[in-house]
Amino acid sequence: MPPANVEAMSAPLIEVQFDGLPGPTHHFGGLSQGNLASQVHAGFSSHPRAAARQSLAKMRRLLDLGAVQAVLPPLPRPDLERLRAAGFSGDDQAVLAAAAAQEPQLLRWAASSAFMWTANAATVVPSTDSGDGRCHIIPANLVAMPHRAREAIGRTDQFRRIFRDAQQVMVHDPLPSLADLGDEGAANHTRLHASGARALHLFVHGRTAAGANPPLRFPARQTREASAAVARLGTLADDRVLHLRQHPAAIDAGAFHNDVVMVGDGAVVLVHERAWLDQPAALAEMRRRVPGLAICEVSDADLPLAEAVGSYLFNSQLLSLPEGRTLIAPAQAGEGRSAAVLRRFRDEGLIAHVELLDLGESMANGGGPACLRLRVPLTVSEIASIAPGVLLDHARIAALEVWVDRHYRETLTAADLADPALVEEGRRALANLSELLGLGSFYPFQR
Ligand code: SUG
Repeated sequence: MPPANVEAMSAPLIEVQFDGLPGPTHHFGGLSQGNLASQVHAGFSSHPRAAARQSLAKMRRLLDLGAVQAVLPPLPRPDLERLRAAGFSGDDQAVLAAAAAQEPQLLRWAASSAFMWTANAATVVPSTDSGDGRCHIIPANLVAMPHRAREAIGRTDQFRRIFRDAQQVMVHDPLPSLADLGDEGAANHTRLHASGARALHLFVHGRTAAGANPPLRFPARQTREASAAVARLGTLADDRVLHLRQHPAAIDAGAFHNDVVMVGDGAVVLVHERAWLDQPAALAEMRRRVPGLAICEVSDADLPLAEAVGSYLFNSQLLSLPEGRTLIAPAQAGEGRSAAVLRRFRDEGLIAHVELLDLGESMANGGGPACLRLRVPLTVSEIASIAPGVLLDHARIAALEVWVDRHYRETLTAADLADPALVEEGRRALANLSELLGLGSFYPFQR
């Protein structure tokens, strides 16, 4: 049975929102250079239960608004395999104790719950746009950040277990793990589409392999070469693809992904004026390729780049819903100059509604509403091929809340990461989850 919200839709593609769930080891490791929130909150106590509850509250709100909502289960953490590969041996307790004493940074990497930001899990090319008529999922290699690079293996495996019909939805291997092929997934990709016209896939990179004019303070995570490879794997014709380069000043101001300064949906784009190099030319080209494209470019005078990064206004979800185009924004965007920009979006008719959500635990690590979801546009037949347990209804969300309350700690400190009980708790939680979602032996430790 398709989820109720699918039945209400008649378009050839239905955009399924695949949200990530923070795991039981959600913590503030200060692991992401160039992500200002992550740096500021390094070492703070975290609240895994509240983090997961906030994510589930967002999923419920989206469901209420008429979206088709799904969940991507957490990856198992701490990643003991990684610690063992780095030479720590003995039982789990010995491995954790030695890593905590000798390489605390490595332990923080291995315990990271950064997989919760599923906008970085993959890039998706829908079957209506690809050259071979299949939907393509290209998992991101995430090589730029050491605490995220191991997500690629786990997610690829999960995607293949969730998208069970490779004839309809093909899950690729991630790009090779090379710095010059650094890929951060959908955070740097937007599909624009005016009705009756060919969809345009916008890929935004931070640097090229040759490396001219790089940002000065912070790393550029996505390369042009990676974006081009993803477009090729997705069998996208050249006329459907546009590559833009992030402004180095945007990266240096804390826009480590393009989705910190831009959001688009259908034929609407909201963007900060300092998002890209040669922005006037980029906007002209987008207008040429997407008939009737509505662009709202927010000036630095109206919202200085630093404030846009601080409020995460552009890291909102923009969705076409039964009640009109809706912006799911973080609560922080409802304050100060961002609030005035939100009013302007509404006054100019770019959006019909704004929803402000409290996502404090995710925001403190640099993840807003848009980071927490992967958009997967699918046909009804493709949706029918998905492992059904990941598609959410109210009953399943309620069951997930009970599950979170049972398995997640309220508070976690950096010292707790060395607690062997956390490993056991995590495995028990995930085993329980795979049962709850009817996913069978979903995790490697169950096989
Ligand atoms: O990769 N934060 C994530 C946030 C990802 C946001 N995603 C998008 N913009 N789409 C990152 O920087 C912080 C982890 C820590 O410091 O503990 C972190 O990984």
